Amino acid sequence: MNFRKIILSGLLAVVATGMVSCKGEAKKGVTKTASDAVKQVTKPNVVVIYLDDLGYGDVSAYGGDALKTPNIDKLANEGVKFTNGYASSATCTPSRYALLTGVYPWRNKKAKILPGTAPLLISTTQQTLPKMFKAKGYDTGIVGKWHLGLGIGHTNWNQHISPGPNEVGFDSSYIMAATQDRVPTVYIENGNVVGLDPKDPIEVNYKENFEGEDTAISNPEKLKMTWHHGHNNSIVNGIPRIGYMKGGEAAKWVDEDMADHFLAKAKTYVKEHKKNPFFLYYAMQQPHVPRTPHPRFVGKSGLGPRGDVILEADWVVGEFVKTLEAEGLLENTLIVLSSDNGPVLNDGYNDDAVEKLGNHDPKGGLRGGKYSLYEAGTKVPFITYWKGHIQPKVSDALVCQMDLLTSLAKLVDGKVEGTDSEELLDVFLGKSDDGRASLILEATSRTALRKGDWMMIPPYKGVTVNKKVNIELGNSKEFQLYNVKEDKGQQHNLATQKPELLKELLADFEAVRGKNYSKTQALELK
Ligand code: NG6
Ligand code: CA
Repeated sequence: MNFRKIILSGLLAVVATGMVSCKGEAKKGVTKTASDAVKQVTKPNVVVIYLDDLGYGDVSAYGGDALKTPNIDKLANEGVKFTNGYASSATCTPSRYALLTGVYPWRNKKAKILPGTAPLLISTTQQTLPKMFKAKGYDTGIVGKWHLGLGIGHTNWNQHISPGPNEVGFDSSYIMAATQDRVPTVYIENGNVVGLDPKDPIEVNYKENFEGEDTAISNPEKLKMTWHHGHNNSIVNGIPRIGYMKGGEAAKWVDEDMADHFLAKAKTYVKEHKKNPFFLYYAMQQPHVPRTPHPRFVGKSGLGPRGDVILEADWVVGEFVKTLEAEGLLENTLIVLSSDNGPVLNDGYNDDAVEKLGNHDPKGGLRGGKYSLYEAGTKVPFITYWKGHIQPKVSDALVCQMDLLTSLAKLVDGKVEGTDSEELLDVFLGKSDDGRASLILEATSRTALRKGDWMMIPPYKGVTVNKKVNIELGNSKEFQLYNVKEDKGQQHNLATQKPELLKELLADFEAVRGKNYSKTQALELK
């Protein structure tokens, strides 16, 4: 039996609109009969390309012009470019948790930025995006950044590491455990450290150094990149990291080669699985710190390493799409491209991100950034592209990455139950503007509500600006209410002018979030 031939759920609806024939070529206005719908089509592959800390304004299709991202722009301009597309959170781990499980990250108290030694955050019994695809006969793979914990605690990096991605639905995994700035700085393939020499075992500790090992504090002369805040533990490849690591010399990655390395793995994945339907989660590392462009890209942006790695990432996207095309898969592959949280300039290394910024605005006119409850924390580039199946469109519909689980389940006739993920397939395919009514957004354990054109942020204690990263966090003693359509930069707090609306939004927020979201609950609405 040819595995790829199935009848697509939802095909009737597609055919009824006359937009797509059963072979997939556009045929506007042609009326199809129901019997046409019974014809078989090829089961689509799905690829989620997920960048790390890429801001709304970092993509030129989203209005940035100091930095040109032609390959990502092509997907945006020939697919659906969402202008209200959100990550669930303003940091990595919670956003990835929500993307893969369809569950709001604030429901899991452990869904916070994880150290490299954290145990697996997703339960092996939990439903996940790859499990949903697997149940429908897909092969599922992940290449790139994981950052959702591994093992059950006290991981021995010299043995098979489990549970991990392979135990929550991925048939194959080629990952970095946490982040590029955290140890262990090695690739892990299907639970095994790649290139490990058993005579040089790896040890990892986030609390104390191993005797006699260099650190950024004791051996600053060994650094090729200096730290600004945090990032002063073990030195790997001349770059100071978070956490201490000993051994594993032969297995350590080369930072400047990471983009090419993951790209090669992603391409191989596509080539090896092209005969069966596949779901690939390609989690790229750029432009997260440390920003280490391959020498080919050094100096190319004029904006320093942060700009250079964005150009590198854009090139990678182009190369990856070329591979799909060369393999004849482009018209049978839905590509989703987004970012796990908003932008940050100085995230702990002296890498000229601030100094060389010039006229570039990574926030794209939004307020805040990574770690922030303001828009720039979670509103990110969000693109769906499917050659011949999605018509070019700019969509203002409210969508969240968390919604992919249920929506993609609809696409492949898969099953999903009891999540926070909303079924918005037609929105993702550009056939409807009927997005979410509302969405709860999270930033470092604080939450806010987006509804309609509005954002409501309840009062939170704490500093208003994180001075190290120079980002406004969204904290205020007062309720904040912004019309984010008319006031993109969130400059006009209308909370006192619109008490009725504030009351309504707070009620909506509490209906989902409950009442224990803030330690400043004394400040209740009168
Ligand atoms: C922070 C790190 C930051 C980055 C972030 C995780 C310090 C001072 N800062 O704790 O550099 O690694 O964690 O980023 O250590 S994320 O995109 O993976 O959430
Ligand atoms: Ca991130």
